[in-house]
Amino acid sequence: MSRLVVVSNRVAPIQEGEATAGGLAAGVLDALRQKGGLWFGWSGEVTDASVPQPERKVGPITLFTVDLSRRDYDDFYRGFANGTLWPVLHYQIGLGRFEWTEFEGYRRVNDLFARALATMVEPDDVIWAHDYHLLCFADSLRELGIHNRVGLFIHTPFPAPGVFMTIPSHSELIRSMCGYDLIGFQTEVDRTAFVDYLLRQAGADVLDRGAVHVFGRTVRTGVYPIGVHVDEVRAQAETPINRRQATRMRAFLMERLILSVDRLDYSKGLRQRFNAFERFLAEYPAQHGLVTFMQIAPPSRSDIETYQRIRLELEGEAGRINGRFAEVDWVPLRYLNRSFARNVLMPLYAEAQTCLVTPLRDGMNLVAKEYVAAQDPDEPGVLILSEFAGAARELDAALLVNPYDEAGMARAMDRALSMPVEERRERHQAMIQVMRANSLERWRDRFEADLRAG
Ligand code: ADQ
Repeated sequence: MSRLVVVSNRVAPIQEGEATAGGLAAGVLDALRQKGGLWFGWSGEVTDASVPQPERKVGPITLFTVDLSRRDYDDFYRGFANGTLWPVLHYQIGLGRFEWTEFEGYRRVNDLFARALATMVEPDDVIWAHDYHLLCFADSLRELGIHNRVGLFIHTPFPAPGVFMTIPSHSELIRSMCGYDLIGFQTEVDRTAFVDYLLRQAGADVLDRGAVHVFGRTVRTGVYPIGVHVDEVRAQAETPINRRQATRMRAFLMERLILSVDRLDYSKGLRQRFNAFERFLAEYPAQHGLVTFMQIAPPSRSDIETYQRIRLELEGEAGRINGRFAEVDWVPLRYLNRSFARNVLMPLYAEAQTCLVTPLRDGMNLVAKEYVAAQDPDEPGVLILSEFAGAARELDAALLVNPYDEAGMARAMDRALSMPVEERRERHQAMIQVMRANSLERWRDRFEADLRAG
């Protein structure tokens, strides 16, 4: 079988035999470990010039990275990718900014990636690119005369055409995206939004089985919901040493734990969630002294202004809510600005009676799936899930909420904490079944097979 080449903005700093984070990194690494292959992307280093680094071997995987210059990092990463694309893809138009120079920087880095990879590509390599940083990458390869099969999986949502069109360079972006042979989405909603754009704005013809003819090429589209390793998560949650640590942590808390785990990002709906918890405390005084809400949210992209603002805002809200409700022997909200190793996090999931996952928009949201996988099937907790997370398409046995409806979320918290065990088991079982069917392996294997099948 021909070699698999994975391209993503960041290449995870992997060592042989080391456990890896969830999602993209785990899915991709499994594939590369089994069959060998090349993983290419940004090194994470900002240096004087954007230059490729010597390749490195880790087992059967070849890692190949480029450093970015300060200017490329600012225009591409902080600028167009995370200052323009990320907010718009998550329907947060008001938080997006746009500069043509940053868009040119984005294009320039996609070209740079293509030129660097071109030196390594063999004629029958199959190239799988990931996410919103690389929308123009296949087009850049095509300009260099590389006609290998190239696919893109978009981990974020893809918004309705009217929202996407608020990006002034939307037509250039879409035209470039059509340099890919296959584009994968998390949900049918995202896929349809993309195809709708092509039909209305680019005069595409729909062919069968998700394919469209546009800009003189055929582009295939498909839905590939990303999953988790269900059994691995449960095993991590049950590991005795970690379990003890989680139980010790629980001893500091009150009887019931509501848990949230996110990157600190405005798309995750943290402020609305804090306010919903405040409303819960105001409306259900019988729960005072019994419930703790723990929000784990390590800062991310902290050199971008919108991220600095949300961080300040949340610190203020957490202090205010605790100031309003705390007792000498009870602190209702614990806000932890750091990340935890998976072997601490998974047992903590298992300890929590309720997990609040309420993003304003999310491509999938793996925390929701990890929480369900970590539960004891005989005594499972309850997942409260935003209807705007991709995961809600599959996990409809969760308590689904609108993250803009604070009263609705407060009611869901009360319902979750008082749900009878039979109902909890039934809901959990339904979700586990879907998650086993749509596992991480299946996500990866289906995308790879479709890409190879051409
Ligand atoms: P993210 O926005 O990063 O990913 P998500 O899917 O929720 O979001 O989390 C990814 C991983 O990070 C999970 O495995 C989770 O355990 C871990 N994680 C999150 N917060 C953590 C913390 N505080 N400490 C330790 N680990 C933490 C993007 C898209 C998502 C999509 C994924 C995968 O935005 O919608 O689900 O890619 O496609």
